Amino acid sequence: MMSINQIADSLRRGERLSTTDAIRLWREAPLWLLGELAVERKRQASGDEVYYNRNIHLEPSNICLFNCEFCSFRRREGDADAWTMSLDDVEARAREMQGSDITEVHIVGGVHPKHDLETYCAMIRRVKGALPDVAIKAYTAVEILYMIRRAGISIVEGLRRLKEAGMEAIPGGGAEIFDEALRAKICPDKCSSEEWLAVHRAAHNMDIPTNCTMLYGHIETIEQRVDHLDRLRRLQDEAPGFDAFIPLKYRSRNNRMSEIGECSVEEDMRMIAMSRIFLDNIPHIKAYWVANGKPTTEMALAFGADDIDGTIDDSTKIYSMAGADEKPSMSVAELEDLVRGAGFVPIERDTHYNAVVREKRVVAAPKPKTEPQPVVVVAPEPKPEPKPEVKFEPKPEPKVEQKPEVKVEQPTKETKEKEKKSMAKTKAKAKEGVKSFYERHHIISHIILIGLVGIALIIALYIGLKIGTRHGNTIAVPNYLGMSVDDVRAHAKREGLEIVVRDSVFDSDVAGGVVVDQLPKLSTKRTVTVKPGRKIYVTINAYNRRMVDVPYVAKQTLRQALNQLERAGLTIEKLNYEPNLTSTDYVVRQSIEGREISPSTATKVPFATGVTLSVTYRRDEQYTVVPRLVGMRLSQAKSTVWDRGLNIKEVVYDATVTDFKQRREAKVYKQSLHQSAGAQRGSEITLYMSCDKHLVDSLTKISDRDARAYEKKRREEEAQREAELAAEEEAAKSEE
Ligand code: V47
Repeated sequence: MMSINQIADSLRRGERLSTTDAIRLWREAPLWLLGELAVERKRQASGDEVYYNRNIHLEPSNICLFNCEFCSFRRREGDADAWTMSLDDVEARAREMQGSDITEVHIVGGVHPKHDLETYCAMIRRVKGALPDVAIKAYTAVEILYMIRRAGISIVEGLRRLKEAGMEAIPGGGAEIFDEALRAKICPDKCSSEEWLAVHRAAHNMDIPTNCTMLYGHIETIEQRVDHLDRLRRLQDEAPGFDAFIPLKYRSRNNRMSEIGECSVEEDMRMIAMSRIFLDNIPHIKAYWVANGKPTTEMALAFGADDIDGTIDDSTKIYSMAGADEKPSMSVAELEDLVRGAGFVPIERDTHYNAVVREKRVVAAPKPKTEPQPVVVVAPEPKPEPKPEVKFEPKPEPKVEQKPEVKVEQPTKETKEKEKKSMAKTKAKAKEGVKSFYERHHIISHIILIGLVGIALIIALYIGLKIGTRHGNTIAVPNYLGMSVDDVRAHAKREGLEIVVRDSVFDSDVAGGVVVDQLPKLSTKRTVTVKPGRKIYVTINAYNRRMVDVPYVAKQTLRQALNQLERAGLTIEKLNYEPNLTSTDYVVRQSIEGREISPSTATKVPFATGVTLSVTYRRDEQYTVVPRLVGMRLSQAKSTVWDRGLNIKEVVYDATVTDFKQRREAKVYKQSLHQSAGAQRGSEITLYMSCDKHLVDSLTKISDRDARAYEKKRREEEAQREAELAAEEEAAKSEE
């Protein structure tokens, strides 16, 4: 097995990263090393350039037949906030953009039950009719498969018709995560991974460029991420056509997976860097600013991204509905500033990554006695930018020796010729000399060579250490976790550091304004240092929780009520069971802090408030089976407990869980009620959480084994009961 250093060296030699090494690198490599390796590869692919475009999205409808767990955008037909644009609406929206400088319209929406291939083609034609010079990047593979299936034609024929209508490229959505088991959990209705890949393969073979994405930061493992990237890399080898890969960070607001929360910025950076390192055959890695937010996008450029997407003009709702910026829009100046802020050169691109050169209209100074004429001036080439500094571990600029100025006489043609010849002669002689010396003194040459390599290594080590520690010009990154953001700001000012507050998160156990995460992170093994003036990104615990509406969830089953509350961003305070003659797990009442909620009560409460539900049970169904919780994250464990009609008594964290982020990553290693045992509905269970992977894995294995043994025993008992029944029936028959 290769060490991290060996893997890094092999990457520096330009070798391809295997999936096994990718998993190790992802888990174990320090963040700075991933950044360095990724930026090295980014520079090989696109030098100092970072791309953006002028674009809008068009989302014709949010009504979707599919019901993905992570989606905050989808509505059902008849929902108050559902929308569908008619073809005229689509055209009107395109007309609004006439005269603007956009070069691309990105069309994506829900899989609408009433839209067929013809409707989708007509939408493209309408947009193209209004904006003939604009490229249309339209429909995810999921939408395309739906319309093609509905039309009963082949993928190739479907793509041909879309292309004929004016589709120039296909966006990367719908890929989510390729691992089949996980896909079945988070988006069971969507097309399979193979089908998604088949659409893109067919498009590439028809010269339709496409993008690809991955939804990360939810419940997927590193192995599943690498598997996803590997499937993309293999398709690109087989049928090239992906222009860009876009890792899409899971945003957690207003969907059924909200409890999971969002991953840290460090994870975002690891994701970007690993994408760049692993996907050596996909030219562009896009940090989609709408999904990531601006600070994270800027940082992503120091981890190998070379595209940030475009101006958007407040035209997409997928991310604002899931918790990102409300009205996403950026001017060209803002996009360019963001890129320059990270030390790169902004380039406006079109859909196919050609640089867009624009002509600027400038009014010339009036000439005497002639009419002032507007002159067309070609915008100057972007000025050569100062060499970008790679954040965290910038490479030192090679120093150019300042030589004393020497006056030289201009050589004549003959002297130049002579010089050339004598140079060539000297070179040949030197070569000959080295060769004959080598032949005569074989062993000595080897010793000299080894000596030289040794010296080179020592110099490299010295330079490496110097860069690593930045002697003489560094500040040790302070530990800001647990401090109030005001204290952090004051401290940073004294130290000459800059504090950037990233999105706040909410944890009811932590006071508002307290720092719960920071980047760069501290290491237990070494002092992390940065240059004066460096930005330290901190995540704080929110002061005020967002207020959410309380839905009326009584008069339905417990499962339906739980789903609805989860969607609304609320949790369960307590399930109170009461006997009933006819039904079990039916919600009869709901209350918050002792106040009963009726269908007409319009109540707003802080996000994550607990609701108490009164639930029925039939006396013959007073027992439920305790679920298996070991190995689960807290959010999943809680949902499972409530779904089984049990209550959470307490959540106990062990010593490996010291901060907010670890709390989200911790998994159940023990549960106070034994799995598979019977328990009275409404009973309480305590969950014990840990971040110790070894502990959790080994206890998960044991609980797996127990679950299998229990299942086997249950089946045997059932078989025995059936056999007994059959024997009784047999006996009764023979008595007759
Ligand atoms: O496939 C939906 C994702 C995608 C959430 O090709 C979510 O240039 C995070 O693919 N949290 C659609 N992600 C958007 C997309 C895209 C966006 C920008 C550029 C391009 C391109 C493609 O959005 C979906 C899904 O993976 N998504 N909900 C969420 N809650």
